[in-house]
Parts: sequence; structure tokens; C-alpha cells
Amino acid sequence: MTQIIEEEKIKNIFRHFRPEEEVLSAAPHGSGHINHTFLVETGNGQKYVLQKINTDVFRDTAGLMENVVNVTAYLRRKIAQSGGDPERETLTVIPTADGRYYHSDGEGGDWRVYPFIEGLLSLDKAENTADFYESGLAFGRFQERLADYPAHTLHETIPDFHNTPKRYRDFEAAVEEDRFHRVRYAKQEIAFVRAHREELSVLTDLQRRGELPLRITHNDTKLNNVLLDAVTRKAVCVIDLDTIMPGLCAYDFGDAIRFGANTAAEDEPDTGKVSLSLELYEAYTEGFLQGCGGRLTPKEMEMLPMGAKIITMEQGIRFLTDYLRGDSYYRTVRERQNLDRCRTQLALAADMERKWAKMVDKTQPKV
Ligand code: ADP
Ligand code: GN1
Ligand code: MG
Repeated sequence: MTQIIEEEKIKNIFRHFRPEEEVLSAAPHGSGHINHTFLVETGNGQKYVLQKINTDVFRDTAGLMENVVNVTAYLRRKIAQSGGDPERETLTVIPTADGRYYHSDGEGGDWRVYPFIEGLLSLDKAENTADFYESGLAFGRFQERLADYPAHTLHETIPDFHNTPKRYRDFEAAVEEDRFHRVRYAKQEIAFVRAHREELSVLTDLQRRGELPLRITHNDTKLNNVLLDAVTRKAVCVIDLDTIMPGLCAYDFGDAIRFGANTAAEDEPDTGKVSLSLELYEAYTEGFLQGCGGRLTPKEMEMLPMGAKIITMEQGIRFLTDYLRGDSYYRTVRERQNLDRCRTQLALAADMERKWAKMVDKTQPKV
């Protein structure tokens, strides 16, 4: 029954974008934690991605969509100039029939549509180092292509998104409040986070002192946010553009490592399976540096491993905070999933500490 209502609802929403096309099927798609994504197939054989934007998380849909439309338009020009195919290599926003970039459904839901790009893969786990190299190349290139984008025109879609010291303060407030009486289940994790407190502000301090530049960053560089060609396995398109904002290069690098170079899934209950794959780390680093095209400053290069460690800690803190606050931010399908997610992140950060010298070595320029 729910399924039928869901499909009916989706048909009604889709009508606002393409009134002339009949929806044949609509099914949930992907594994994101925030928005709701559906794959829609229509009578004339077209496929679309229809997304319900999480407006509790993104408070300014108009600003967010303006970012996406302007950035993709800019990328389209760059891709065309370099002889690429803009239809495949970046997202294209499909406006509503009355010319808006999203549709508000009157019940608090905001919806948008992209053409579904055929023949591409979105991986939750790298199958080999070559795939991960490709994703590094794509995110590096993404940053390089946007290097001269007018940063002041971007809306800050989530204020303080990667402000790690602020994430720490929010975490302490959640511990203090302990509204769901869950602190007792997370004593070790809380102690681990507190023991790392000093380190959390290293990158934001460097940025404040002018030693690290702000760049246009993606801010959600999970492996599944790069689409690879299913046949050639070359990276084709960077997606999930909701959090494009000025940020630190090391965080974009680090978030990709956090997700993609972990030998376990983000919510693996057995932390014994968690470790940093140095092979994957090295492959990503090569791809990313190649994609950045020599733009990184020596300080940025030096801080790449620190980006990996700090963002892994930050993500652990975010999952833990959400667990303590009753799981209201990240979508969960089982109890304690956010606590498991937090544990994998902290275990990964601990493994990075063990492998620190090797991580540093792999980001030194080869002479
Ligand atoms: P979320 O914010 O939920 O992670 P994404 O924008 O990353 O949403 O989309 C979820 C999934 O949908 C992606 O991982 C990818 O598999 C697929 N997807 C999204 N946009 C497209 C597209 N334009 N073409 C093909 N697949 C897409
Ligand atoms: C969320 O939407 P998704 O699943 O790509 C989150 C990221 C986290 C990630 C952890 C807007 O990303 O910041 O790193 O989960 N997105 C937002 O898996 O908070
Ligand atoms: Mg995504």
C-alpha cells in the first residue's frame, strides 16, 4: 500500500517537470543518508533521477539550487572547452514546466529532477585500486575546474559544515544534555573523542592564519558520488553537488579516504574489520594530485594526511552526536546504527595513527 501511495505521489510530483511524459515506474535509488532519491522511467523510454531534498538539513532550497545550476553551467563550459561531453560529465538540472529549478509540494517537500546518465556505476566500495585512482582523479579535476569560480556567489548551504571545532562543541552539548540516556552506551567513544580534542582545530587554525587557502570544494567526496563508466571504468561525472562551498582541499581529500580506503563498510558492527588500506590511500592520492594539476601549495600537500585523520574524527563525532540526539539527522534502518558508524570512524582514525608515517610518506612529492 505504502509503495502505491509513494508511486502515486511521485507521479504527481513528476508531472510538474514533464507533464507530457507518463511515469511507468519509480523506485528508491542509491544509498545516501540525507535526501531521498528515486529512479523514474517514463513511457518514451527516458530515465530521470527525482530527488526529495531534505529541507531539515538544507534550509535554503532556492540558494542550494542556485549553486547547483550555476556551478553545473560553469562546469559545462569548461568540459566543452576541453573537448568533453557536458551531458555526461556533469549534472543537468531539469526545470519545472513553469521554469523553476525545483518544485515545492505544499507539504514541506522540495523536489528536483536530473536526467539519469546511462551506463555509469556508483560504487559503495572500490573493487580495485584503479577505480579508486579514478575517483581521486575526478575529485581533483573537479577542484581544478572550479579554481577560478567566483566563490562569493556561492550560498553556504550548511553553515559550519566542516568546522570541526564547532562539531566538537555540538558533541559536548549533546553529551551534557543526554536527552535519550545513551551516554552510558558510548563511554569509550566519548573518551576517545575528548582525548583528540586538541588536534581537531589544526586545519581550521591554519586556514584562519592564512596558511591554508580556501578553495571551492565538494565537501561530500564519498566514492559513490563519482560515477564511473561501466565499461572503461573511467571516472565520468561528479554528482551530489548540494554541499559545494568554499572549504579546505585537505577535507575533500580526507573525506574520500575516510569512506573509500576503509576496508570495512561505514556502519560495520565489527570494528575488527576496520582498517586503512594503504594501497587504496596511495592510489587515491595519485589520482587526486594528478587531477588537481599542480595547483596545491606545499602546505596543502603536507596537510593531506591530516585532512584524512581530522575528517574521520569529525565524521565519528557527527555520528556520535546524532546517536546521542536520538538519530534525527542520518537515516537509520536499525538501532545503534549511528553508534556503529561512529565506532568505525574512530577505529579508522586510530588505525591512521598507527600508519601515520606511511601516510605522510605517500604524500611527499617523489623526486
Ligand atoms: P544522496 O544525497 O542521497 O547521496 P545522490 O545525488 O548522490 O544523492 O544520488 C544518489 C544515487 O543516485 C547516486 O549514488 C547515483 O547512484 C544515483 N544518481 C544520482 N544522480 C544520477 C544521475 N544524474 N545519473 C545517474 N545516476 C545518478
Ligand atoms: C551524508 O547524503 P550523503 O549520504 O552523501 C552527509 C555527509 C557525510 C555522509 C556520511 C549533507 O552524505 O556529510 O559525510 O553522509 N551529508 C550531509 O556517510 O550531511
Ligand atoms: Mg550521494
